[in-house]
Amino acid sequence: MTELERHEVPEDVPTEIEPVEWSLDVTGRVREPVSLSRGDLASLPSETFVGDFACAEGWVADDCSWRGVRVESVLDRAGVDDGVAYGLVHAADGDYACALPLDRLSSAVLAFELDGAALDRAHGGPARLVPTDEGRDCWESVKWVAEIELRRRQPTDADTARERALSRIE
Ligand SMILES: Nc1nc2c(c(=O)[nH]1)N[C@H]1C(S)=C(S)[C@@H](COP(=O)(O)O)O[C@H]1N2
Ligand SMILES: [Mo]
Repeated sequence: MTELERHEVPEDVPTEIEPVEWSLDVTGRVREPVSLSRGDLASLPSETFVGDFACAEGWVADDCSWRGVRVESVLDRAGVDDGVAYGLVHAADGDYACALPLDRLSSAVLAFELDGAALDRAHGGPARLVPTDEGRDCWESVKWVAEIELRRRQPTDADTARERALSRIE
C-alpha cells in the first residue's frame, strides 16, 4: 500500500461523478469553449509523469506514476486567446479550485491513471491535475477536475481553495 493510499481520504468525496458521463469543460478566454468527453481526451497523446507527491501536512507518497494527457494539448482543443496568463482549475466537489499561471498549467498532466490502474474516485478519478514543475504544492493537484477556465488576470485567493487547503495544515 502506498503512502497515498494510506492517507486518510476526506469524507466529502463526491459520489455523483459517473466516469461514463464525465466531461471536462474548457471555458473563459478561449477561441471556442469545448466540453471534452473521456473519449475525446483519449484521442490526445498520453504520457506518464513520475514524481513524489508531498503534502504540506507532512507526508510523502514516493514515485507516484501518473498517466494522462498534457494539459497543453487539452487547451489546444479550445484554442488559448491572446493575453491569457492564468487558468483556474475547478473540481466537481463544491467550490474547490486552484489557479495556476499558464506555463505551469500547460506543463501539468491531467491524469486518469495512477501506478498502472485507473485512478479511483478517492484519489480524484476520473481525472486529477498533476502539476509537473518542481515548485508544485499538494493542494494544486486538483482531484475530480471538471472545468479549466482561462483568464487574462490572476484570480484572487477568494476564487481558489488555497486558504481552505492550507487551513487543514496545522
Ligand atoms: N478537489 C480537491 N482536490 C484536492 C483536495 C481537495 O480537498 N479537493 N486536497 C488537496 C490536497 S491538500 C492534497 S494533499 C491532495 C490529497 O490527495 P489524496 O486524497 O489522493 O491523498 O489532494 C489535493 N487535491
Ligand atoms: Mo495537502
